Amino acid sequence: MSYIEEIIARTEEKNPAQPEFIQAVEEVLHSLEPTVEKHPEFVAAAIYDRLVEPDRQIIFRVPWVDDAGQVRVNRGFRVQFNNAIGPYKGGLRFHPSVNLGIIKFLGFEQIFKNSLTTLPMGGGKGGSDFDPKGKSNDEVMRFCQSFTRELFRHIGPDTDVPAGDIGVGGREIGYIYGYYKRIRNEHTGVLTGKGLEYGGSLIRPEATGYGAVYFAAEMLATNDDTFENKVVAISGAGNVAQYAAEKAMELGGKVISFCDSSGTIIDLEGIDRKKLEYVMDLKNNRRGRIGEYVEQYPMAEYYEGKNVWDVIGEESIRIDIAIPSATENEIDQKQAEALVKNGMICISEGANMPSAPKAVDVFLDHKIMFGPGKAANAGGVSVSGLEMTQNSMKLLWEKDEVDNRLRIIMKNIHESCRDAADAYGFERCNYICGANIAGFLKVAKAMLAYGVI
Ligand code: NDP
Ligand code: 2IT
Repeated sequence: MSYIEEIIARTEEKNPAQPEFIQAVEEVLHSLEPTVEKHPEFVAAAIYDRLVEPDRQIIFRVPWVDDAGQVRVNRGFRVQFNNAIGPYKGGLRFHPSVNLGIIKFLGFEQIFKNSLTTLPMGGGKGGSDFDPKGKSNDEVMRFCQSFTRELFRHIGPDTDVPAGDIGVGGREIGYIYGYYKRIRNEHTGVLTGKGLEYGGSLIRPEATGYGAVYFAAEMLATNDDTFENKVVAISGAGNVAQYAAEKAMELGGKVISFCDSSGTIIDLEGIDRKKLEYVMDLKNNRRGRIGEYVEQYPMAEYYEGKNVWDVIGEESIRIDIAIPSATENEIDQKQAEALVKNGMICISEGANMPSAPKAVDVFLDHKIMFGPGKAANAGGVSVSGLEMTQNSMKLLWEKDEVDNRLRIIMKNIHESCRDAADAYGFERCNYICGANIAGFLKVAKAMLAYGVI
C-alpha cells in the first residue's frame, strides 16, 4: 500500500458513512501521489494526515416555529476545515440531503479551490438539513434567525466568512446578516453575497456561472475554439445555472436545457434572453418549478423526473459543451458515455463534484476537456474574496472592475492547473490533477511554515 493509500484507508476507517467526503479525499489524494516523492518534508510533518482532519466541526440544534405555530427542529453545521492561508471561507447549503459528510466534502474541496483563486481564503462550509422549498418568507426568516443565533459565535470577518450555496441566496443571506448585525452590534464583512445596499459586490450573483463559462472558454482556446455556435447543455435552474446560461449565450453559444429536482426542460430552438428572464423570474421570485417553462414556451419539451443527462442520452441530443450546475454526482458513468457519444467536447463543472468518479474516467479516457469544479466554479468564491476586499476598504468597485478581475482570476486558475499538470507529468487535458496539486502546494507550504499546530 502506498503512503497515500494508507492515509485514504485511515480516513475511511475514521469517517464511516461519509461517502461523499471519502470520494473527495480519494480524488484529491490520488492526484497528490507525485508530491509525496518531491516533498519529503510534507511527509515528515504529516501534512497529508493533517489536511484530511478538519480544524473544527460544529453541529448544533436549530429550533424554529412554523406558520401553524408548531415547533420544528433542524440540524445546523459549520465545518472549519483549514485556515492556513486565510480565514475560513465557504458557503452555507440548506437542503434536506445535508449531513456532516456532505458538508465535509464541500469544506475539503473548498480548501484547494480557495487556494487556486490566489486570494487569502481558507476552506470551510456549513448548512442545514432545512428545506426552504414550500416555506413562507416568514418561516425562512425565523429559521435563518435561529440558525444565526448559534452560528454567530463561530464566525467573523477575520475568522470565518460564510456565503450562499444550494438553497441559500440573497434572501437567506439578508436574514442571516441582519440578525448577526443585530446581536453583535457590528456592520462588518462577515458574510459575502450580501445585497448591494448593505455591502455586497457587483457581479457576485453572476460570478460562479460566468466563471464556469470563462473557464470553458479558456479550455476551448487551447484548441483555437470558442463558444460561437456551440450547443450548450446546462443542468440546474438556480444561481449557477442561470448565469452560466447568460454568459454562454453572450459568447454565441446555444443553451438548450435547465432542470430542477422535479424534471428537465429541453428547448432545441435555444433559450434566448427573454426566455432566460422568464426562468429567472420563475425561480428567483415566484419560486416555481422548471416544468412551468413549457406552459409559456410550448415548443420546448418537459421530461418529468429526469435530469438533463438522462434526457440527452435517451433522446440522442447532440451537444458540444456541458455545464453541470445542480449537485454532486449528478452525472454517472452511463450518462457520461452518452454525452461523449453525442459529441460533447468540453465540460466545465459549475456544481461541486457533479461527475461521479467513473464518469470522470470516461471523460479522461476520451480526452474530453474537463474543468473540475474546484477550478471551474471558483469564480463565485473569487468574487466573494473581492467582496471582502471591498468591505475592508469600505468602498464599492464598478461592475467592469469586478468582472475584469474575475476574468483574470479564471485565466490564471486555468494556467496554474495546466502548469502544475505539466510539471508533475500529467496529460494536457488533465486539469484535475493540476488543480489539486496547484491548490495543495500553497496550503501545504503555509502549514509547514507554522510548525506543528
Ligand atoms: P441553487 O439553490 O440556486 O440551485 C440549485 C439547483 O440545482 C436547483 O435548480 C435545484 O433544484 C437543483 N438541485 C439541487 N439539488 C438537487 C438534487 N439533489 N437533485 C436534482 N436537482 C437538484 O444553488 P446554486 O446554483 O448556488 O448551486 C448549484 C451547484 O453549484 C451546487 O453544487 C453548489 O455547491 C455549486 N456552487 C455554487 C456556488 C455559488 O456561488 N452559489 C459557487 C460554487 C459552486 P430544486 O430547486 O428542485 O432543488
Ligand atoms: O462552493 C462554493 O464555492 C460556494 N458555494 C461559494 C462560497 C463563497 O464563499 O462564496
